[in-house]
Amino acid sequence: MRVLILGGDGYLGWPTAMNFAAAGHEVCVVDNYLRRQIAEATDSEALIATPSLSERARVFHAVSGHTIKVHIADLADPGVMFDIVREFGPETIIHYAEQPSAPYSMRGFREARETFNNNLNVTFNCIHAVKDIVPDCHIVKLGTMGEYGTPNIDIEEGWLEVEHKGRKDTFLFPRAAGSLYHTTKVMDTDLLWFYVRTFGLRVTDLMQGPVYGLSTDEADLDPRLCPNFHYDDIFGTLVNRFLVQAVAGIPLTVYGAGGQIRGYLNLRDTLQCVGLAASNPAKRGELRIFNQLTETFSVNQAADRIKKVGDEMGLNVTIKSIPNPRKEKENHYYNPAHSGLMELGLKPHYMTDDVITAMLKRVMENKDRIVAGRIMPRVKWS
Ligand code: USQ
Repeated sequence: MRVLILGGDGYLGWPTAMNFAAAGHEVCVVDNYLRRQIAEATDSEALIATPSLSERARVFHAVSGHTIKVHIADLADPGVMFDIVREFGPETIIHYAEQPSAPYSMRGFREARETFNNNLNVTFNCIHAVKDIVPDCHIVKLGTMGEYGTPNIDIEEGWLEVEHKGRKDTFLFPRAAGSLYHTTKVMDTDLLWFYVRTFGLRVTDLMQGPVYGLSTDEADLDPRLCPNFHYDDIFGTLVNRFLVQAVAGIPLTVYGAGGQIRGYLNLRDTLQCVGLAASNPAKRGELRIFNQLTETFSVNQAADRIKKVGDEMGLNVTIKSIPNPRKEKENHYYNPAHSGLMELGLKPHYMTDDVITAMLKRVMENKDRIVAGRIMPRVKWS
């Protein structure tokens, strides 16, 4: 397949690009370095410095023989999107090109507007480029489990059949996002659904939970191929932050009561899920939605699991509840369906003690690079 990856410099985009190239696909990546710029501006650099995208593609070619074509360009500009889609002629587009940080999107007007403009414009341009140039192309869009929020009913995979006054119909599952970033993903889904039902596009929307980890088959070939592993309050996700805090001897930062439950997955499983979606495309005129997670646990459970393993390794991990900078339920029901990707063949890598041990060891090798000032939350929702 000719696979175009939008947002190919990111934590997920880069390992995805290598994974598709290693599987023999023709891969082209595009990125405008927005995350790198925000990381620099907010002092939120990743634990392990990553070379430029072109340099990473060069290193990957040297160690594996596989080629990844690189464009550094802004896909929010319709001319850029249309030119690249016309030139490359993708059969699959994997769309990661969004500002992915909830805290950054809540920092102020400028950051909210930047998130809103980037995320919606890239999705809109992608839709129109596909509709006009490659209408048979399958769009695999990264959504988020955060679109649903934490409702007091089971979360279905994208759709809900509703019976109302004796009549039935099926609707997108109700959404109630907890940040402006998550809300842009709700809007993406609505845009995609409009264009799918009106113009017959083929789309898979992957509602992904927080991802953890830094090891993939290809990333492990050379340290310069490592994904951007963030532990700061802006881009770091829960488990990755806790691993670094455990190694740095900083109490694990449980926000509020710590009963917040989410559906997590290993970085390796993101690659599997995206690969399965791409090789089993949605039909023309179908918006297919999968909930992309492998296990659910609360913030407190994540802290306890990392503390247990860290203590066995002699780290003497402590846990501390701090005031929650976000507006979210701290004790709630959470039961998302997630059978669709398993039915396609997903083989989960769960967060076992061995997986935690391996991740802690990798962080310990880079302990000297940890900047303690990047850990405490700097952005409050209100
Ligand atoms: N949390 C803590 N302590 C911390 C960091 C986070 O208690 O030090 C809590 C948060 O308050 C939240 C939960 O852990 O309740 C998850 O937070 P997170 O920062 O790991 O995840 P989130 O901000 O929701 O966003 C991340 C990615 C985003 C993706 C999303 C999936 O950054 O791009 O869409 O995970 S989900 O959370 O399912 O919406």
